[in-house]
Amino acid sequence: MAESDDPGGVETIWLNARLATLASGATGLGTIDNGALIARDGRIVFAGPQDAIPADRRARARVVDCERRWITPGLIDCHTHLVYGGDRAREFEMRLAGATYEEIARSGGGILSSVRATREASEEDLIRSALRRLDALIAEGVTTIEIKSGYGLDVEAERKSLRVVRRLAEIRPVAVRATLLAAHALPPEFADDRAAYVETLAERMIPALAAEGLVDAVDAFCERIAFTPAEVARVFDAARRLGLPVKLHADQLSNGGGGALAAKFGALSADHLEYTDEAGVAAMASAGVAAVLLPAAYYVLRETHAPPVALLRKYRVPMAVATDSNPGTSPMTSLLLALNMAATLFGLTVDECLAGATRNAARALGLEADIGTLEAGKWADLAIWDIEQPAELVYRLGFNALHARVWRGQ
Ligand code: DI6
Ligand code: FE
Repeated sequence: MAESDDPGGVETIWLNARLATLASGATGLGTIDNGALIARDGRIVFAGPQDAIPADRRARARVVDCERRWITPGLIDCHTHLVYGGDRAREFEMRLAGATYEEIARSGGGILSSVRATREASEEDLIRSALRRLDALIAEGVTTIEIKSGYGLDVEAERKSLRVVRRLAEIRPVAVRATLLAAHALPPEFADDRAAYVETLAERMIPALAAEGLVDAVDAFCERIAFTPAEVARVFDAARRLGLPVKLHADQLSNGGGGALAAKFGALSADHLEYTDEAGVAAMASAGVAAVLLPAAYYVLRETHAPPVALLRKYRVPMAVATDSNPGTSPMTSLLLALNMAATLFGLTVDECLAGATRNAARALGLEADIGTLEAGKWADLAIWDIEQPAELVYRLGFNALHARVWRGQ
């Protein structure tokens, strides 16, 4: 569609479309039936009824007839751990035989087995394996993805992982946010000295990697098998000193006060939230923290305690949905399947699911000014679908209805 000798300023008009704008003020999906969208220089300049576009403007533009297909904002996967070495298929078999995730983690498997494989892998190995997963997400209309480190756990291996994250954004037409998750697990070399690891992280690793421009946000895993609220606070203080936004893996396996901790630090999001209570949700609401729901991890762990969706609604906490793509608890590369799971397992409505992979996912990344809805001024990141109604995107399992994907107008 794009020509390299394209003079700046030429508009592209997608005509004859049904739009789900997800615009903030609109009700439901912000649907426009006979819709059109115009992009110039990668940005949306118009999204609305097509009869508002004068004929001479069409004549000057490059026109794409959507033949009544639906256009949504490009999908945003706002929580993934896409870059890692090896896989954990063997642990999957152990869990099938009755071992629990926590037992495997405590015996040196789990996250630490991926840490060993990631440390051994070269940058090229990591790029090659991550690209296969990234391409699967892109094929479903993902135009922005967040990728966390956290399988390196020393400065060299975290740097290697984050460099891979940055490289992926150069190799593929997709926007990538890099999140440093060095507080994911205690690395083996610090097994007897937790405090020293947290100290290293806060005083050396975060400042060094941030200075290299490799970090867009800092995340931590607050859990009894990971880091305590006090340790997370140390890490978040370091992030805050550098002006980096924070996110938190909160209350996934137990209620550790993660929602309130995320609120205390004004986190962009608190993620998982299976065990968050009303006080935690209320704290998140008053601090403007978004909730990121990760139903595939819940499914894989055969968790039975669902996140407090009714409370999140009651307190109007924006809910995002993401894949959590990772080798252990969510070896999944389909955001559409995550939406189906959010509906079936957590009871989200179709509208909530679609907002969760667009507008609210943008919010969870702090990118709501630039992406997540079809509104003038935002990037022209679009997903064009061969569907009759938006519910089909959530209803099907393992079916990809994407017709075309547009990133930054191309
Ligand atoms: N929670 C998760 O679900 C992933 N990380 C985290 O903090 C799991 C990571 C893994 O098992 O490799
Ligand atoms: Fe995660």
